[in-house]
Amino acid sequence: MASDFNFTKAIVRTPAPTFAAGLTTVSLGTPDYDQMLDQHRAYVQALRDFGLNVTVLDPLPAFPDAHFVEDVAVIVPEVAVITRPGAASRLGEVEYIEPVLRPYRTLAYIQAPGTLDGGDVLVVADQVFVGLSKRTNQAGAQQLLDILRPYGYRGELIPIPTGLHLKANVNYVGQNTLLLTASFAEQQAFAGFRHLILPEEEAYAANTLLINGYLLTPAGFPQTRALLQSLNMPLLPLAMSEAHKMDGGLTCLSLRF
Ligand code: CIR
Repeated sequence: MASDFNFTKAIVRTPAPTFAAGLTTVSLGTPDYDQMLDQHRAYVQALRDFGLNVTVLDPLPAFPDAHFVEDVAVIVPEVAVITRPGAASRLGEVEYIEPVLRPYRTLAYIQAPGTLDGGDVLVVADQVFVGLSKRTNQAGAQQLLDILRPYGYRGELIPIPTGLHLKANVNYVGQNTLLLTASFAEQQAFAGFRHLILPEEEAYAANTLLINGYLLTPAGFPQTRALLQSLNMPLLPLAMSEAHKMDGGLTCLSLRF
């Protein structure tokens, strides 16, 4: 048991030409497909440089958000949980991830009326933090914790008043440390961790990704970079402008295991 942010594999999906028709809550302009593909390729290369064997799945034009693969599964060493995404337009994505994960893990499923997006799930060792958001409801969160409990995981439910998902606000960056926005720093559930608190104007950079001792962080957030440098870990800033326009970040572009 335990999720320690050391991985050997990742699954990503190439964005479809329809990707700008996906869901978004931000007003950052229309994303550019060629630039999105360039940024996605750089992301895949970074995962490979960090030692991961990366499977790149084909685009799914009928599902413009499907390259945000993190939302359709939660993977721990013992089991992969196929989620039930909270947005109706994303529900159909799960049938395309199930056969991809079947060779690697026993599968379990979130069932109606539960909804759960993987972006709402942060697993640090044996602790599972689940955001209750517009996408993840109480039933979905409880089902996930019920599936994981027999393997020794313990859970905490965290209300998400801002941002799309839990991991839009808080991520684990190693050394018992969370990178998070000020309002989440007050959560009792996170009291056992050291906190790196982001300034409000850099909240997007909370979506920083720890893999095999490296940190991937969105480019263009100098205060976040300075905070992370205090950890003395190798840090790679990546351009994320086009995914950001569609409410996506570094964690949501892959499933790591
Ligand atoms: C959505 O609204 O579902 C997508 N446009 C963005 C999903 C981002 N996922 C994530 O942060 N885990």
